[in-house]
Amino acid sequence: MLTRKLDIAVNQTVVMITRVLRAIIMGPPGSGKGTISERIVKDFGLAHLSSGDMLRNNILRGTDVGLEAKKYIDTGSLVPDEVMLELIGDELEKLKDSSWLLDGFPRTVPQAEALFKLEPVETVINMNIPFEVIINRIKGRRVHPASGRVYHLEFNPPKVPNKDDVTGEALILREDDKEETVLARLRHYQNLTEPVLEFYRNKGILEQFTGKYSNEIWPHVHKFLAAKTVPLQYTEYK
Ligand code: G5P
Ligand code: MG
Repeated sequence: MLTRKLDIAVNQTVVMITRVLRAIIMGPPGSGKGTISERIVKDFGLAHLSSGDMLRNNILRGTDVGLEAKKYIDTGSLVPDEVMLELIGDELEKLKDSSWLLDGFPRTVPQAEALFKLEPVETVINMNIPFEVIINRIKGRRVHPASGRVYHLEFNPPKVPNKDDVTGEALILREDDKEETVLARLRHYQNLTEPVLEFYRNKGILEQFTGKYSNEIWPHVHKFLAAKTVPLQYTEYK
């Protein structure tokens, strides 16, 4: 009898560990999607697909997609849906049968509808951060363009000023982090991306996390995901 119970317990654990998890992280520009994604990847081992990082990588490499996208990104507008769908569709194809976390996609209702037809999404994490907090954060952001690693002059400074911790390469200020461009990005977020939250709320898979600080939100995100799949570890941030 005891052996049978143990068998069931072991089998259930195996199911939890091997379960594929498909999640999305949403939130306004500068809300901490990239910051929380890095932590999720570290503690849960999901593949991270950031649409913004992919676009910036294409710009760096001078591809056709990059040249087209730059026109929109530099003014704080959204890149057309067809371009985004092709880019993300190709990446998701490579991740068939893997767990993943999408960051920055979908950002319009047509993108969300297209993704819904392509892949089942289990949960959507929404970072609900006040707009006034965001503007201050973005001013202090520095990024390592090749990897997408994100720093902040005060909140998360690099070990050596202005150098990436891993490669030692120079950090940059993102082209679209100028104040007027950030305001345009927030406007587009309200008009085009907030309706996507409604789309997922109606499907019953939207989970909201409210707060001013990533370190305050992080334990709740971890606990929420740990109820869906077994974490590799829990990393605390103070
Ligand atoms: P992106 O790259 O997706 P956004 O605008 O959605 O850009 P962004 O700016 O990358 O989002 P984030 O990832 O939400 O912000 O935030 P983050 O980088 O983690 O944190 C911001 C800063 O705050 C960092 O410096 C971080 O260290 C700091 N920070 C975090 N937490 C705290 C805290 O608690 N306290 C403090 N003090 N600081 C903190 O998209 C860029 C462009 O690409 C195009 C669009 O043109 C878009 O504008 N694009 C798309 N277009 C169409 N459709 C799509 N799906 C598209 N995806 C991208
Ligand atoms: Mg980001």
